[in-house]
Parts: sequence; C-alpha cells; structure tokens
Amino acid sequence: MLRSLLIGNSKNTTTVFKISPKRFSSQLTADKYAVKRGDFAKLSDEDLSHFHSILNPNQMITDTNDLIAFNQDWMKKYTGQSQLVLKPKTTEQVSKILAYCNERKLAVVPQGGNTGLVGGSVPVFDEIVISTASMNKIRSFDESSGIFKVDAGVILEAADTFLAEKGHIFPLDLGAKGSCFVGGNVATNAGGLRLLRYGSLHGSVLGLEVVLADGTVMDSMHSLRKDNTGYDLKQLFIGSEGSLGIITGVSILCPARPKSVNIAFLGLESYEMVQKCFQTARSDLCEILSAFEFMDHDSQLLAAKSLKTTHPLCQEDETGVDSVPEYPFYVLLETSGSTKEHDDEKLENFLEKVMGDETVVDGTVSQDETQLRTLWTWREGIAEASQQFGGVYKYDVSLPLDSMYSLVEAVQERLKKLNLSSTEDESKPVYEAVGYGHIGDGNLHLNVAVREYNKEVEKALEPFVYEFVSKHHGSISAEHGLGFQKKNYIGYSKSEVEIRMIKDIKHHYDPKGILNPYKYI
Ligand code: FAD
Ligand code: 2HG
Ligand code: ZN
Repeated sequence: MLRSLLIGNSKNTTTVFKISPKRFSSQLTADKYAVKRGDFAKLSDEDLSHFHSILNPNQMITDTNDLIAFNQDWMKKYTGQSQLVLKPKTTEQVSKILAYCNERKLAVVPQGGNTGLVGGSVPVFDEIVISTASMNKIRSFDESSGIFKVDAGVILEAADTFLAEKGHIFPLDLGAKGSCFVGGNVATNAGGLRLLRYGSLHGSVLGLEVVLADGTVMDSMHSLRKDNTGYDLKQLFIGSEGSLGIITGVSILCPARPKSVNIAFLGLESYEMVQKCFQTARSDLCEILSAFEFMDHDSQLLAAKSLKTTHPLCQEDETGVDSVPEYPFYVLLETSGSTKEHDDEKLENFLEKVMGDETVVDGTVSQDETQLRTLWTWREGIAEASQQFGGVYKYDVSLPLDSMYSLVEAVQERLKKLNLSSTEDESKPVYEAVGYGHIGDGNLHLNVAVREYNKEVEKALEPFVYEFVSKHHGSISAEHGLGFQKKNYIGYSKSEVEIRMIKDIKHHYDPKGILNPYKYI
C-alpha cells in the first residue's frame, strides 16, 4: 500500500607564473593520456600586457593557487596547466580577446560553471581559460511570449529563480543548476531531468550571440519562434562544446511554470517492471508527466552513504541512515500541471493501477515542497555520491529501452571476471558499478565508482562500453558530450561522412584550431 512520506583574485600582476610540476605531478591530463602539445604559441609577457589593455586587472587571473579551480574538472579526473584565466564582462571584450589569440595562435578553452563531466571545460596544456563568469546579466524577459535573453554566464538556478517570480520556468533543470551556466548548458546541449516535458535545447533556444575564433560576432539573438530564412546557424553551436565559438548570449523560450507538482517515489521488483511502469505512466498520466527517472538498488546505496539521511522507502523503525530497502529498482516520477485536484486524481488512479497489478510494490508521494525537494535528492545526489570513494568513470549513453540496463549488468560481470570489483575488499580498485537515468529519454547513466583513477579499470571499460552501445545502435553520449573523454570514440556513433563534415565545419570556422584543442574530435 502506498504510504505517505516519513522523511518528514584576482592579482594585479604582469608576470607569467609557471604551474609547479610538483603540485599536479602525475595527475596532469597530458601525462596521464600521453597527449602531444599542439603547435600553439606560448603565452608571453607581451600577451599579458595586451590583455591588460582590454581588461581590468581584476578580470585576469595568474596566481598559481587561484588557477587551480580553473585547471581541474568537477570529477578531479582531468587537470590542465593553464597560466592565465581571462574573465571578460562584455561581448566586445570576448571579441577582442579571440581576435588577438587567433592572430597569435594562442589556444583557448571556453569555460562556464566547470561542471562538465567529460573533461571539456579544462585545459590539457597551457590553453588560456576564457571564463564567462563575469558575463552574468539578465538582458530581457517578455512576459507575454516567455522569451528570455541572458548573458552566457548567468547561473542556471539564478535564471530559473528570476523566471519563477514571473510565473515562468527555465526549460532545463539539472543537478548542477547551482553552479552551471546557461551558456555552458547550451554549449553542451544539456538534457537534464525534464527533457521528457520540455524537449531539447535544440527546440527551445531561439537565438544565440556567438564570438567566432577570429573575433567576429554572430548576433542572432532572435525573438522569433518561426524563421525559415536560410540555414539555422544557431543549431551548429548547440552542443559544440566550445569547439566553434564562444557563446555570449542566449535567447530562449520559457514556458509557464506549472502550478501543481507531485512526486511519487516507487520501489519495483525488476527492470521489466520499470519499463511497464513507464508505459503506463505515459498513457495514463499523459500530459502531466514531467519526469520519469529510474535508479538501481546500488545507486541508492551510494546515495544513502553520502546523503546520510533515511531513504524515502525505509520504514520508520529501520535503523541506520545508510540502509536502503531491498528493491532492485526505484522510480522517481513527477507530474506537473495547472490544477491540483485534477493532477492528484490522475496520479492516485495511476498509483492504484500500478500497485494493483504489482508493477510497483512500494511507494510514497510528496506532500509538500520540502518533501518534494528531498525526494529529488535521492536521484540528483547519485552523481556526487558515486565519487565519494575517490573517483568515478561516467558513461551517459542512449540505448533502446529494452537493452538499456543490460549494459550495467555486462559491465558488472566484466569487472567481476577481471577481479577488479568489490565493495568490501579495499584492495580492489572498483567499488561499485551502478545504473540510473532518464528512462523517459532513453538515457542511461552508468557510473563506476572507484577508489582511485586507474588505467586498468579504464581499459576494462573503454572501448567495451562504446562497443556495446554501438552494437545496440545507441549513442555513446546522450547528454554530457564528447569533451576529452570521448574524442577518440565518435566513430562508434557517427559515420565517416558525418565525421568528415564535422571536421570540415570546425576547420572552416577555426582554421588555426585555437578553440578547445585536444577535445571533441
Ligand atoms: P562547463 O563545464 O564550464 O563547460 C562544458 C563545455 O562547454 C566545455 O567544453 C566548455 O568549453 C564549453 N563551454 C562552456 N561555456 C561555453 C560558452 N559560453 N561558449 C562556448 N563553449 C562553452 N548534464 C546533462 O546534460 N544533464 C544532467 O542531468 C546533468 N546533471 C549534472 C549533475 C551534476 C551534479 C553535474 C556535476 C553535472 C551534470 N551535468 C548534466 C553535466 C553539466 O552540468 C552540464 O554539461 C552543463 O550543461 C555544463 O555547464 P557549465 O556551465 O558547467 O559548462
Ligand atoms: C544526471 O542525470 C547527470 O544526474 C549526471 O546527467 C550523471 O553523473 C552522472 O553520470
Ligand atoms: Zn543525466
């Protein structure tokens, strides 16, 4: 029976500092992956003086300690050696910086909130980091059309908070919302938790302002829902991961904010039941279904260990904050609509049906905003929980629904066979391989939690995972992108002709290859 929820620097300096090799030692991406430095110019004191003529001293970072955060990614898997971070405030400043870098052949890395999960946002060698952190103005919002225009460096959560006051919602939500930037979201074509409802950014972004490698500004910050004149150029930059230009402005269509939101957190006995539950949700909840996420048992164990609170489906008298009931799978389902009574009734009927025919064996629903947020943490918290033991290998793949979870099982079996995996034996490099994700979008997240980053584990996983995905006609990246991690593997998802066309476009708009080298392709 369904029970109600119980849970109840910048330094003013002109000298080029060298990153101390000792500080990063063997963890440097370039060493770890034996990358050869491209034929780019090296930063000189004259370059610094030039940047000083464009920016204020507090828009330039050269201090060794202050550079660390910009050189290392969120997973602490990739480490670069940049000696300079530039923080332009205007599109004109970005344009002047890129025109100069292009002329000098200085390589650059566009960086947003640095929450990317494929090593795309940090340098490999000494590329200059161009951070959009100081480009954080909301440009305009049209209440009648819902068209919202922002600088690329606006934090996703700040954008959504602004829109909430106007009765609208940003059509993207993800666990990193407090840190990632809208420009970074567009550059990665982020998918997130409600793609099922609001679709991809390829549909909701109406226009972009982008600075090309040579400093040219492409201004297409349109307010038009329909425009069939010529190629839709903005699409080239959505998901281009900093390889084609720096996005400085985004125009996006933001729908009305739902007035009524419900969450159900469910326990299920098998992956088949997860699929059945999704089919029923799609047909019976239909227009009010706004998210359908699944988690396997061990992903919840990882979350429990890191969240240190009682699992939503644990009985009141159960002890231990890091225990999880023995259901093999969990589903978090969200409904969003405009009339509470209508949505409640629909959800109740749905739950009666799926519990009546034992598709679902346990569950709880949110009763208020606090409970709703807490339930989401058990899904959103897995990304962070999976790296609590030292590191994590992450894969974000698209697969047909019926073969989706078999990838997790195949990887678990492979790691066991190779004697790499154990939750108890600390001498084994792998702690656990877990699966979860946006089942409504056909997107699985496979996380392999490790005690430390380890070549043997990486070799066991790659290209094994990509071969599996290719064999099942999936995509090796459903949402996080190619970045550094998958740059050699695009062939598993794209044909030779497609790869050639991608290379042609890159070469055309960035002939010197200064934008985010060593990544993407
Ligand atoms: P960054 O990490 O700074 O950069 C990412 C890439 O975009 C880099 O290649 C960078 O060079 C480029 N880039 C950044 N800004 C610009 C710009 N202005 N112009 C051109 N290129 C630029 N992703 C999802 O898709 N769905 C999820 O549900 C999701 N959940 C996440 C949860 C957590 C806890 C974390 C840590 C990450 C998650 N991600 C998710 C991945 C990540 O948050 C997204 O990819 C996000 O969109 C990256 O935004 P960012 O501003 O941090 O970009
Ligand atoms: C999510 O859906 C994100 O939570 C992150 O895309 C997934 O960390 C991951 O692998
Ligand atoms: Zn995701």
